[in-house]
Amino acid sequence: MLHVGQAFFGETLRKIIHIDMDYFYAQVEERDDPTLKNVPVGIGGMMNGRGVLCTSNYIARRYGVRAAMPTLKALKLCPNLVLVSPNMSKYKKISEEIFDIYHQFTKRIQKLSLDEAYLDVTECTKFNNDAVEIAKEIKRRIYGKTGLTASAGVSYNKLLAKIGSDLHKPDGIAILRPHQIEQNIAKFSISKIWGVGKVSEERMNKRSIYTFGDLQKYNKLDLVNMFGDFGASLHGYCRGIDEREVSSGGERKSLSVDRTLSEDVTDEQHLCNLLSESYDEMLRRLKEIEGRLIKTIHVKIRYNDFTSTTIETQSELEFEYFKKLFLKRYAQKKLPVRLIGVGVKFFPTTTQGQMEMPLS
Ligand code: DCP
Ligand code: MG
Ligand code: MG
Repeated sequence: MLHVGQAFFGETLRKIIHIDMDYFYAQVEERDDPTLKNVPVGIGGMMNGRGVLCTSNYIARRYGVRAAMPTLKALKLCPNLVLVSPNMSKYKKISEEIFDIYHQFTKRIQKLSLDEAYLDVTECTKFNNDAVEIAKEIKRRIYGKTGLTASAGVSYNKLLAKIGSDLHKPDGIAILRPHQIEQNIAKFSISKIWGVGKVSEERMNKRSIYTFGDLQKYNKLDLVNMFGDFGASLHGYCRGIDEREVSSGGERKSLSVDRTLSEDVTDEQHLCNLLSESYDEMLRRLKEIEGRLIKTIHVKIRYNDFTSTTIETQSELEFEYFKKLFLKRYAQKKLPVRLIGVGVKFFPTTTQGQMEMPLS
C-alpha cells in the first residue's frame, strides 16, 4: 500500500489532516453527566417556546434530530429527547486544549470552528513524518487530555481530508491515498463536496448528477456555465484535486460572495436569479464555518457607472430578505448592474454564546 506523499507520486504531495470532534457539545455534556449516556440528547435552549438545537448526540440523530433544528420540532420527532443548555465557555476551553495539542505537531493549522481544523503536517518530523501515525497520536492525545473522541481524515489535500474525517465517525480515521483516487471517490455523493449545499445539490440532481462520478463526466466549461466560478473548482474536486492551502489566518469576521456579471443586466427577474446563485454560494461557504453567529447580512450592487451601494441589516438568513433588500436598493437607481454581492458579518466567538442564529 502506498502512503500519503510517498515518493512514487512525487515529493510534492502535501500531508493534510482534517480533525472534527464527534457530536462535540453533546459529547462534552455526556462526559460531564453520565446519566446522559444512552439517552437521546439535544444541546440547545428554549425561550418562550422557541429555540434551535446546536447539535444532538447520535442516539437522537437516529430520530432525525439535527443541528439547527427548532427545538419544538426535535421534541416532536423524539419526545424523550433530553435538552441540555449549551455551555459555550466550557466548549471554548476544551477547544483550546485540543488546539494546543495540534500545535505540538505543526504551526500550519486552519481553525474552521471550535471542534474542527485542518492541519498541514507535510513538514512535521514526528513519527517519521507518517501522517497516519501523526493523526492517530493526535486522536490519542485528545482523548487522553479531554476524554473525548474525534474523527480524522488523512490525505494530500483539504477536500479529501475533510471527506475522510466524516467517513468513519465516531472515533474513526480514514486515509485517502492518491492511487486511483478518481475511481475511489466516484461513488461518493456530491453532498460531500466542500461547498455543495442543499440548493446546489438539488440543481445537480435535476441534471441527474448524484455522485462524484456523475460530475466527472462534465468538462470544465460545462461546469462553469452551470455553476459559475464554483464550477471550475467542482471540476477539480470531483477528481480529488484541490489546491487550497491550509491557511492559519485570524478569525473570520465576515463572508461575502461578490459576483461580477459577464454583461450588464437590467432585467429584474434575471437579477434575482443571479442574486439567488450568489446566495446559494454564500450558504455553501457558510456550511464550512459552523458554530458562528451572524450579526448582520448585506447586499451590494455595483452599477455600470461604477457607483456601488451596500445595504446592511440585522435580519434573517432567508433568501427572501436578501431579495427584498436587493430590490429595494435597486429600485433607487435602476441602472444596469455590473456586480452583485451578498454576505454576512459574524459576532466574534468571544462574545457569542446565545443561540440566536446558528448556521445550518
Ligand atoms: N454547532 C452549532 N450550530 C450548528 C452546527 C454546529 O452551534 N448549526 C456547534 C455544535 C456542534 C459543534 O458546533 O457540537 C460542532 O459542529 P459539527 O458540525 O462538527 O457537529 P458535531 O460535532 O456536533 O457532530 P459530528 O460528530 O457530526 O461532527
Ligand atoms: Mg464535529
Ligand atoms: Mg465540526
